[in-house]
Amino acid sequence: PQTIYLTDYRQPDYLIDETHLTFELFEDHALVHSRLLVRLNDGRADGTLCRDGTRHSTTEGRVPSRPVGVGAPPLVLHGQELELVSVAINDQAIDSSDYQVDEHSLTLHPQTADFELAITTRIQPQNNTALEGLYKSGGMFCTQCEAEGFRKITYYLDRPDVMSRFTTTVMADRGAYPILLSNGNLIASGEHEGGRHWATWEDPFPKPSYLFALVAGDLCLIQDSYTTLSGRKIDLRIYVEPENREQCGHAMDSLKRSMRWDEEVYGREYDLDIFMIVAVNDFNMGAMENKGLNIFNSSCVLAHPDTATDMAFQRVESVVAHEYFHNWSGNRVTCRDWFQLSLKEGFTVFRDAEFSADMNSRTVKRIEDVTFLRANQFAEDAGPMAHPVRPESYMEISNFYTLTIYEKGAEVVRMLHTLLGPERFRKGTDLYFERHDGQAVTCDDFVAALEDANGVDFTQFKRWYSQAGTPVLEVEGRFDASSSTYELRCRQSCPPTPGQAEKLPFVIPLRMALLNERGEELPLRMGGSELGTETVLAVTEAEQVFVFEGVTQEPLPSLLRGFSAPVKLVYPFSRDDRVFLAMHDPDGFNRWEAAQSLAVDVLQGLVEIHQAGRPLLLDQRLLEVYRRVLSDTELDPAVAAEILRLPSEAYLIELAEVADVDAIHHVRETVRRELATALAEPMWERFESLGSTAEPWSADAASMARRSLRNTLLGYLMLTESSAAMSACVRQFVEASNMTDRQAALVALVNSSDEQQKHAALQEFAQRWADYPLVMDQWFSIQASSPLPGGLQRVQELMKHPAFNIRNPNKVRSVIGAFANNNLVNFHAVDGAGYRFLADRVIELNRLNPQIASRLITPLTRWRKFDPVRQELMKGELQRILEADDLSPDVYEVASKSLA
Ligand code: HT7
Ligand code: ZN
Repeated sequence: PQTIYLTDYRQPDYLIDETHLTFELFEDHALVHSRLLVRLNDGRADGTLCRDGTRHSTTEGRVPSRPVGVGAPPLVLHGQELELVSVAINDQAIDSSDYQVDEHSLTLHPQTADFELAITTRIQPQNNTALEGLYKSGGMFCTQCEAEGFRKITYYLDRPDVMSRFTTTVMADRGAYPILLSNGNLIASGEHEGGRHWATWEDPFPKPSYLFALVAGDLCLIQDSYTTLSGRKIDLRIYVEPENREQCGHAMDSLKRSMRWDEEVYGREYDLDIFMIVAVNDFNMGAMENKGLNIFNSSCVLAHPDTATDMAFQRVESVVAHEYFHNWSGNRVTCRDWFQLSLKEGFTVFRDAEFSADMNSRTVKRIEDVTFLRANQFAEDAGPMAHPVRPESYMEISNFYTLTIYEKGAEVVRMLHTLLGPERFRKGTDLYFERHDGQAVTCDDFVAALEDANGVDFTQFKRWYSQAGTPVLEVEGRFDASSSTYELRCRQSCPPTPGQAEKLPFVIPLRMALLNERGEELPLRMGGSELGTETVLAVTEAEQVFVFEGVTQEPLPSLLRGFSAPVKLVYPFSRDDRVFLAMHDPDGFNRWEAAQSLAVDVLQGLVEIHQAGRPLLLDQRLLEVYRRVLSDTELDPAVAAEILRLPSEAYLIELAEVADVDAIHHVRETVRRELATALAEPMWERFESLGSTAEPWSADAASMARRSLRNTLLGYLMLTESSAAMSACVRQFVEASNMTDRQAALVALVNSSDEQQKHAALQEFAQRWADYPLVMDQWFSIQASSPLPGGLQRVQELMKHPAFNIRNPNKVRSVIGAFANNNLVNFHAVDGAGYRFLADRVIELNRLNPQIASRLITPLTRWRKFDPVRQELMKGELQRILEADDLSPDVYEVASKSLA
């Protein structure tokens, strides 16, 4: 496959002002008729371009066709896996001597600067297992066009800087496909002979092809409405399969809350009269923000307390918000090219995270996001696929929907928000939306709007977009009693990443406070200015010293509050310092952070002790922090649950120079068991004080927080193997009024040594929920993630279960993905069987669904983290993948770069 470079970007030679599509859908094929109004991109303004969404007629108002000279560029349309049926220009059929077709394109030689191009293609949606373009999911036709799926539907300028007004007619059998949807507003519909019918949709907003969508199926409708702040009534619709009708209330409520939030926080109102969400079972990612017609993985729409956990409820809320927010950050203002992907994704993840923080607990949301980032994005930044937030090259763009683009991209926007403050950030985004409405722009344009609105210079800050890798920020504190000063000495560096050996200093916003011996924040003074009790220092140099004045006793610094920059902070805190901060820091996030870093320090120390063959003795200070948290009834139970969770194995692996996966697992499990045994009494007390699982379910934050803590405690108590814990767990499994509690009990049973209870529970669960694919996904995932011996064999058995289907991405994620990503001790078995299994599945999926296949490779790409034996085994499997026949560009890119 070819490598595409950002530096090669050129404006398109042609533009498409209007796109008229007609789809004839049949069981064994589909015909796609397109009529495109094409114009040479010679810099002339388009007389008909409408950016305000007003209706627009077809040919009136267009300037007359102008002949183009001999030097006119060819029109090269993208197209893949298409059968070309016919081509006509200005109603004149042209034959194959006048155009060239190859595997990836159709090339034409226009004679005039403006013309109408009509193309018919035939495609096979029923055979499309890659789930890109037009495909069938169950009995439904649906599309996924981002990033480059539209070219599998028809020949087109399938690039985000070609924005066109779309009108779409869908024709299909009325009985099988009573619902026919596309982007925008329904403008006409009717019947055809032979039991067929049609509907025409018109989207007044110019959009790139990646935002095109079509759905045809037998779906039921859940309808509501929303009145915007300016008084417009919007028709809200969620379409799902009839059996899921009762599971849409939470998504609808989340949508209405998102619409209100975007008006209040960003001044952004919805623009069409209708907003639709469709849930499909076969989907490569979470959801897709197609204009006016979002298509969702059913796992991100459906939520009912009987079938979905609190975590699933929160995921639905955040994905609905994310896709809705794209209507402005992505659709009204889109990306110039795919190197700018984080322009929309980083910004929108930041927006959805702030929304979730406002709707739920801000501290818990930040803890969850930081935990995820550090265990996963940091690993990506340290691996062979490391790339900047704005990459410089790619082979297959689908591989660049990464944690760096999404999560680190969101951190970059968060830092801009931190440096500017909320009001100035809002001034900047107002200017951004106003200046670029209807345009396809770059990350530089985004930053320029923030700069221009506030008269600031972010030139150095923009290194966050161009330099890959996780910076290390080393800080030291120095108190000088004689001058009453306290110095913070900062040193930053960033490890080399592929193609970037040397890095220049970043702008690192360091939110901090100084605490006295009672944990109170001291007033901060620097250069004679009073800074309040918390400030944000901008670390801009490789080495830099900040001097605080008027400090009369040695303080303890509370650093990087709220994780104000995506860096690895190194400060020589003693364990006692960490205990103090965990108990006294007024900042909730940093209390959690101090407890985490204490636990990391303790676990890392024990790993070394274990490797030296010495007995493991738990540092009692960790125990005391836990004891204090258990008795602190003032603390939000959801935060308490987060503090009581030990750092994950994945995070400990990420932190290690060479990860000893067996030692990490052994030590972490031993510490968990010791904590449970030593704290069994306060754990029981707190567990019982948090109510009963049979209580009626409620969705409010306080109830969710109680469930979270109670289930964390249940997990610990089950480690004591007491009969009281077992009966509480079995009772909870049987009596639970909701899936959160039932699932937590099932997890504890599956990971227990009581074979009989485990099998009974698994069987009962599978029988009861056999008709609920999303619940069965949980059942698969719990078993595939269980670290007990024999993990691979269990996973192989699970793949034989009638509910498993390798063509369904959710099933692949819940069995194969869960095993390779969550079950580290089994996946990394030293005989290499886990690696071999994963490589076999990658090779199998490479032909069926390259996007899913290439994502599955990720755990193998981390081979540099492990011992020489495992390294060789992992590299061997990557090599075997590379030697497989018919390798997709997706899989080739990841496997080859991992071995480079
Ligand atoms: N913008 C959407 C990306 C997406 C996608 C990308 C590649 C292949 C399949 C896909 N499905 C959705 C989702 C989002 O970030 O909102
Ligand atoms: Zn997105």
